[in-house]
Amino acid sequence: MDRKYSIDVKPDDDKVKIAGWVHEIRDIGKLVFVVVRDREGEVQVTFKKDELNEQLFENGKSLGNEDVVEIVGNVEENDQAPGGREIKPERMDIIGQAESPLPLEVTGSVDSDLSTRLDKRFMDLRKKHVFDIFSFRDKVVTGLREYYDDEGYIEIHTPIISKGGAEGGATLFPVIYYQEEAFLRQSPQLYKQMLMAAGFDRVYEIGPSFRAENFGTSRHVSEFTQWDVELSFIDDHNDVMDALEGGLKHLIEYLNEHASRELEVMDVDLEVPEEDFPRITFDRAIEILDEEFDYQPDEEGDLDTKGEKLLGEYFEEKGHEFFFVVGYPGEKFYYMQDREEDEMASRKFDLIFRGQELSSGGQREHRLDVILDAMDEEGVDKSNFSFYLEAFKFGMPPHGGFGMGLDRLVTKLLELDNIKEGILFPRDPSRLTP
Ligand code: AMO
Repeated sequence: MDRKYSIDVKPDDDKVKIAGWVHEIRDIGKLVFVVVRDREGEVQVTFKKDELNEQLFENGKSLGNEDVVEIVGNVEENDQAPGGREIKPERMDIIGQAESPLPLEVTGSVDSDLSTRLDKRFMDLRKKHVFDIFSFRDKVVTGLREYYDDEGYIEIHTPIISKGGAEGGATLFPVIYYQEEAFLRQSPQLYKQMLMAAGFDRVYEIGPSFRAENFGTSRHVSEFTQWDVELSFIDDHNDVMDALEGGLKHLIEYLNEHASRELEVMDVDLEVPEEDFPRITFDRAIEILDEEFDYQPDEEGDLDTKGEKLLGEYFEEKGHEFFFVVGYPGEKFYYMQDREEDEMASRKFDLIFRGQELSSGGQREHRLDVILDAMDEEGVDKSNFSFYLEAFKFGMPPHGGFGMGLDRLVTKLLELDNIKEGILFPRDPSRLTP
């Protein structure tokens, strides 16, 4: 007999087999009500002394919270039971007994702080509302995949272990690679670009990236998942922003259709953006901060966390949750910059969503001589990048791309307080286990 999920057990079913965790027990002497939980929901199993053989009744009575059981029984209608039905057991196997006391309360009656929850994550993830974050995250990935697959992008998998980093030296995690030092990637960007030289035209990759920064914020982790896209034969950075904007608009439509249950449980409304995402220059962003909020970011060339938040408020009031800021000054060697016709410092953009940076990208520099000059200016050791630079020598089309933080996207869509809530087993400077 095939196992059924609890959600599929209907009042008019005959005999069923279910399996799951003992979620709740109510023992009133000759009657024991046991709620069994599986991934999809719950079903009540009723042990009645008069109806069962002695052993089965005693087994029902001996159950403890979070034991794993497999039960075969007959379904009966019962208006008082959740879902209007209950199972009268015929056979039960106790497959895995749970020790007591439990390391974490699963029924949701006791609140634990995030650190304790993450320490006992396998228990924490048994909570339905916590699991729902990850079923939602699964749908985010499916929704994005659907869009980029339809638009002719090819999914790629590039190396995690690399010789140099795309985002600068200070935040690299070193690894010992046989006899030499290597690093965990900070971004798949250099490889995405090399695939533009290889003629792949449009690619996306979903995978982990690593940053060894010593941060203790609610939006940074040491290992995060990036949604990366690169495309060729673009006119300029606007084509790259179009690719990102199209993906996000599709995603929100997709989630409204396919994740309505999760959204409802979490009491979240996702509005499909009707209008185009505003695109403003970096200079204009600084102007708005100054004029509207009398705020001047400390660091030149950066909007900083507070600046992004204030701009988020400014645009939210105008009905926009997403907006682009384009033309950051002092950018890395791989972005196209200082084009006289642009009146902007670079073709690099950030996408801000609900007041937080969600993605960075832009048009890349595809002319080798310009890249080499920019590397000299930045003081980059070219020998670490020779494999990358070679790809520009033998026919490189104009191209661009972006990296979007998937964890941040999930956090912001579900209005979670901390990015770590949306990551199964997060890594930060003080957390390497579980
Ligand atoms: P950037 O460094 O801005 O750009 O990263 C892109 C996006 O990844 C997310 N992100 C992070 N999320 C959680 N914790 C972190 N420590 C963290 N760091 C980054 C953010 C960010 O917007 N190579 C470029 C992309 C490109 O141009 O293709 C890059 O990595 O959401």
